[in-house]
Amino acid sequence: MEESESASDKPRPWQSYHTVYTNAKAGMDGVDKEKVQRVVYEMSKGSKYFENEERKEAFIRQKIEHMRARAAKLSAADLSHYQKVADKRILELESTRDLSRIWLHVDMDAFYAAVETLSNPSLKGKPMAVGSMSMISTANYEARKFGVRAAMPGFIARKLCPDLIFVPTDFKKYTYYSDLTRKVFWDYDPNFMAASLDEAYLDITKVCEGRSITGAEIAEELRSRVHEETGLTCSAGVAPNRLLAKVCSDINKPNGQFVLPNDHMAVMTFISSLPIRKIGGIGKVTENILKGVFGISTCEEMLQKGSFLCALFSHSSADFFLSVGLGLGGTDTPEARFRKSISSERTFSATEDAALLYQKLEMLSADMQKEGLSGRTLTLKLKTASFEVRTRAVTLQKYISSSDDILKHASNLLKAELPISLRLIGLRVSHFNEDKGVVPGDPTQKTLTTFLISGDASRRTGDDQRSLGSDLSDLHFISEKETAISLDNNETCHHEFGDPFERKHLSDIDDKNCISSINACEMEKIDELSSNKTAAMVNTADVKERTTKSPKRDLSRVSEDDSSIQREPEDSNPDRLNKEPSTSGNEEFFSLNQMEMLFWVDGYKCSLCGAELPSSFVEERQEHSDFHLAERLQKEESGTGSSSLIPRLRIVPKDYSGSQNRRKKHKSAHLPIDSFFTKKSSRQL
Ligand code: TTP
Ligand code: MG
Repeated sequence: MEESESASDKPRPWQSYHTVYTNAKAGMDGVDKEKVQRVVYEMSKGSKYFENEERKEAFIRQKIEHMRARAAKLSAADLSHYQKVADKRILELESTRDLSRIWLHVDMDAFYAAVETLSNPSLKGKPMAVGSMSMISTANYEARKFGVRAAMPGFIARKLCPDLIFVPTDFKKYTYYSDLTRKVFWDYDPNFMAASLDEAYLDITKVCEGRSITGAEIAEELRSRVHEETGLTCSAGVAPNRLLAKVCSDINKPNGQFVLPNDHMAVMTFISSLPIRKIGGIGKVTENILKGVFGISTCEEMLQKGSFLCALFSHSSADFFLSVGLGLGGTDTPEARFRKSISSERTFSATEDAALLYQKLEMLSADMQKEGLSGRTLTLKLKTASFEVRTRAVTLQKYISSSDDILKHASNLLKAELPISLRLIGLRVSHFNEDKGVVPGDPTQKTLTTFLISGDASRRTGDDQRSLGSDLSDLHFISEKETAISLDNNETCHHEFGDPFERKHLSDIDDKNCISSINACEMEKIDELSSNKTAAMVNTADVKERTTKSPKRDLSRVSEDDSSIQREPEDSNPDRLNKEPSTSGNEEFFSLNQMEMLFWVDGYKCSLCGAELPSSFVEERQEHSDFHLAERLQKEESGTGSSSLIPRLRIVPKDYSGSQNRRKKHKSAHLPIDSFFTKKSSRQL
């Protein structure tokens, strides 16, 4: 007894070591979290990764102290004032509540792992992970019982579960199955929003009304149809808005569903005990700060601490937090969005009859003319028979408004795609004559991409953009594919979207003082949007890469001018705390320059190691960036060309074709992502 007491008295430093790996995913409820923490701690201690994690933790602590001090300085009068501000804001937000829509969020169960098991049934029932020793993309539910989860380095996973079977990723296979699921989603909401390969949001209001059937029944039916079509299971959440639907789909995973009725009381009860971390966009950092400074653990407590939140955070941040406390989220339909552009699209039975396709274009051009606006950027959106969304844009020297002009340029864009079988064509004219630039604060005008998402796999609204949430959170709506618009043009739209609120707000959380590394969002933003130097490099690389794949690509470009439209000036990461370069001497850890070679090829492949990490996994991407950051530091410390860091276990996706140039370019800087775990002493592998 005494002995066990003294054992438990021993310091357990891993207890405060929280990484993304220790954050439970579905199927990990019964996991011995402390054991996972200890393994991760022990396997990384002494490495640069560890140092970086510690540094981040230190910044969070510092931030918490700083905010606590600010909170302590608030006088009674201040607090009473901010209470009034919060009360007013809560009322205003409450008045926006829309309980008229029924949203369904569907998410495949252990998606990559399930697909692999389908093609190799001998894996059934055995703990397995898809990925490599460097990083695993996902683990099946058997492996999760050991604490193995997505984004975890494989060598840590193997330590947790020695019998773990590793299967390499096969993105093409996942895309194939994803397409099958989307065909089912299409039947319930042709405008469904695909958030990633394995998840989507569907507005099922109409189908429920039309068939006099409940959301729960639709969810059951949809899930069983997905199973019929694919042999895979999925889980669903049904709720009055997207933010809540996403939370709900995770509740009864795997192969389950949860319905939150469109009822004010039900929503408030649901939200009252919901841990804030369940909300898309609230990641580790935001969670720690809200908890550490204000003692906020549940969504409801956001409302109780409204005065502090209003006093210490910007409007948008406070709004986001209060909205979470009210259980509000995006409910709108695509038509309501994007007022700074005109767009029109037609869906039809899939056809590859070019004459018919041109005819659709003609009709759309006429629609555009009716609006009487002239614009310089014309974007063509295509949805192929297999639901792949492509976008092609061109920015012209002069403004156009006549249907003839629109048709002429749109036809050029379409021509380059032929032959093609399409089920949807959309046209958008933007960059209007009266646009003197992006209207600050007008979320509908943020990006050209914004539009493209409308009505399709990704719709975003101002409302949605206000979210922090990563998958609904962080990046919402910045799609991997939206990249498409100017660069890519050849992708399926998986954007996430995110959620209901934009993430600008957390700018005050991070306050320039905090932490961490380059985050994934930042990288992604760079990848797809901006016109900064790094992006320029990325764009060039991407264009080159794609030229080899598709000679047509050059037809779809967005001029420099247009790229200003695309720029997303605000941070797209809710957990921005994780991102700002510090002003306190940590620039070498976190500066963009250091990591400028990391970006996401085609929106999901790490340019440094080829690991595939869809953009909706904001936190995981951030961790991944941290890996590379640490590996770089490790390398610098050991001197270039150190033999201890010779690449091993490098992952290069099979379909990483056309990227030779880039690979060469980064070869010297390239190291396997597990090398950052290299310790000064011997590796524990
Ligand atoms: P998720 O839906 O998060 O996970 P999952 O489908 O494997 O398991 P479940 O939904 O039942 O909890 O992600 C979908 C796929 O995205 C996943 O199968 C693999 C990929 N993915 C990555 O590549 N890296 C990551 O870090 C994560 C979280 C997912
Ligand atoms: Mg899933």
